Amino acid sequence: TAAAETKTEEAGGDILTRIASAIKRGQQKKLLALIDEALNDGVDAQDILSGGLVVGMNELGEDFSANRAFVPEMLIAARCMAAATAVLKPHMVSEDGSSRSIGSACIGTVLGDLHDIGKNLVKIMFEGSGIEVYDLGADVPPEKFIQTAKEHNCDIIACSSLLTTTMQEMRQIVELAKQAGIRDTTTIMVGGAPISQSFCDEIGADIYTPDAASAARAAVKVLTA
Ligand code: B1M
Repeated sequence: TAAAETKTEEAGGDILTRIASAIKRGQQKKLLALIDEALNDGVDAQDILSGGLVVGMNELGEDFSANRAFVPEMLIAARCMAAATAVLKPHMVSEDGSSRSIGSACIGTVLGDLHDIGKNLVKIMFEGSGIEVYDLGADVPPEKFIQTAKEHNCDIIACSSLLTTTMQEMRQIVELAKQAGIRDTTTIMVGGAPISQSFCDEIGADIYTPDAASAARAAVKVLTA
């Protein structure tokens, strides 16, 4: 594919490097076999995610920026990511079997934005932490977040954005929460590649976290405070 020549390229490297290379190249069968191998070797699922899958995705993003990869390659990699996440999910969540919920959250990717991989990871980590999740999917209008939060009395509204052109939708979510009278009782969490602590502060959201694991930790802290 056009996404060829880059750092992860040759498969002689360690297992995480090979995983990064396989997802970047869209080699699903090989990817799943490597993940299996890594898990059997005792590699932590979180390390497979952050040190392999996310690294490969980021490199693909760089290739896309440099016109070495195109939308079809990103779509294929996204499909690989979904398959890989399904395998990793049971290894990422706590296995104590408790179904007791510590609170609830609605989650979605903001309006105009179709990137849902990061959002899905946050969902997995939330659920694994005992949080009941209403998943609104991607391309979610601000009103839908508010309506769902009101309807289900959600403690948390969690929004993801991957595009600099869509991140401003989060400002609207904060605004609508105020208008709906739920701002003081709802924690608004934001995240995604272009989001930062300063953007979170600027729009008046409550919590920014850089990744899914820290999002779940922060949510648990809020819900058990
Ligand atoms: Co797109 N895309 N994409 N893309 N894509 C990016 C985001 C981009 C950075 C690539 C690049 O140019 N380098 C770029 C955005 C540039 C910008 O805004 N400045 C881009 C572009 C331009 C586009 C299109 C406009 C391309 C086009 O059509 N010309 C288009 C837009 C479509 C739309 O949304 N309207 C588009 C389309 C797509 C696909 C559909 C093909 C596909 C997405 C498929 C899918 O999600 N189902 C895709 C992909 C795969 C990517 C890259 C390569 C990978 C994204 C990803 O899944 N990363 C991406 C490049 C990159 O990110 N480096 C790129 C892995 C994932 C685990 O990371 O989602 O960041 P991420 O989640 C992280 C953290 O951000 C965080 O936790 C996760 C880690 O644990 N996190 C949260 C996420 N949400 C959180 C919420 C929280 C807390 C943490 O609290 C609530």
